[in-house]
Amino acid sequence: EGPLATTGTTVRGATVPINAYRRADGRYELRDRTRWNGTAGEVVTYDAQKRDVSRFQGSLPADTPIVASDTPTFTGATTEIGAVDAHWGANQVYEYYRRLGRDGLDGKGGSMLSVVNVTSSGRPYINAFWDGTKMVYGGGGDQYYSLASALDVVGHEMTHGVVEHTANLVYFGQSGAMNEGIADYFGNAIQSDAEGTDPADPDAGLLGETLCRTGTPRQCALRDLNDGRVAADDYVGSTGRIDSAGVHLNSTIFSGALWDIREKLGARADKVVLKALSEYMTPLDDFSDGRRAVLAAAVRSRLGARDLLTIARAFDAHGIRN
Ligand code: ASN
Ligand code: ZN
Repeated sequence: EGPLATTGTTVRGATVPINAYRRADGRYELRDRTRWNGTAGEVVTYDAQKRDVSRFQGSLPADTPIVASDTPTFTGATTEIGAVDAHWGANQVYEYYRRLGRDGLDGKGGSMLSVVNVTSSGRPYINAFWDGTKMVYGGGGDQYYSLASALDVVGHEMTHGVVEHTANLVYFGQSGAMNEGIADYFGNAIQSDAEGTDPADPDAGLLGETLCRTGTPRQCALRDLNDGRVAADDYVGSTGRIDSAGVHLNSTIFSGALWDIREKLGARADKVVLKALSEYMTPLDDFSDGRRAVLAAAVRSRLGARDLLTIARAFDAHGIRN
């Protein structure tokens, strides 16, 4: 009984290192105790066993089993439901934020829980979300792989956790579109870092582009941070009934500016955006407040005049003015 460093097979067939736990009954479960401090800090992945998504919003049902295997390596059925991807991905996201100086989603080494293999009304659930405490992923189906199989999606959902514990941008209108845009920015940054993508690669801005079983990355993508949307021309007004007043419809206006900055400054941009999020943005900020937050963080990070101009121009290009 105790922790064990092992490997698992991802949905796409890659062998990846994961941390698991050998139980008293001799089976192995997806519980990573590497950073466990006696009360918190573990990474755990649960199997919804195809139960309905509605059961997993809010507190985790007590009878939800942790993904377990008879063998120390995780393959086969545990792979198919996206459990290895979610577990490995959570650790990738943890390590990414650690490199930026942040200790987990809550900034104090809290546990990170994922639920995979969720369905919706008896059908595949082709979505994923952060519910305020944990990540929940649809299991995919004939047309889509498990939502946990895309590291940018995992990074997106987990970043909602970071946002909640920092600026806590209200999930409505422009503050909500910034919440979404920042989740997309870090989701893509995390995936790009892990895969060593060229920041200037136009496909690096696609979110969820690997999720469909057939079709090109561009057809498959949920969003494209390089879609070129501009606030004045493309902002979708809403009474609030649709998409929480456009949180996904308008997100690429803001994330497009952030992604332009990353294309120019590289991974240096990540630290600035995280600093803006954690020290300068506040819950009801609009796009202009977001611009000022990023520039303030950049000044405080001692970026030079050229870089500051690059940042200002990126927001200008998306119609986000001071
Ligand atoms: N996948 C979506 C998101 O995280 C789910 C939602 O609409 N909240 O943005
Ligand atoms: Zn989101």
